[in-house]
Amino acid sequence: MSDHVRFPIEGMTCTSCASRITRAVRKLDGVESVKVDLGSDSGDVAFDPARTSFVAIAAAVRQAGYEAQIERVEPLAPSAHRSLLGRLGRLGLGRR
Ligand code: 9UX
Repeated sequence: MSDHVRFPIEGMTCTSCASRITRAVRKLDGVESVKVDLGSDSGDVAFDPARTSFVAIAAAVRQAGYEAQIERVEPLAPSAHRSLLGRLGRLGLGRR
């Protein structure tokens, strides 16, 4: 089962910024799909939680030179909500 999250990203000013973030996150083992949207300043990532984590994804965004607002992550996959919310909750992330 994949996890699917959306989170705000700070610091993008042109479409190349979005492409750079997309490439950086897509490189991570276990990442299944990445959509970075300049218009809404957000990233949308599906990943296998057995192979990577939201924290690793946020670190890749930061490494690329932008800031993922991990405290504002939202789960997108309804079927994964319960387990994902549990994991994010244990990290102290997500909506409370
Ligand atoms: Mo566009 Mo983004 O010229 O860091 S790539 S501003």
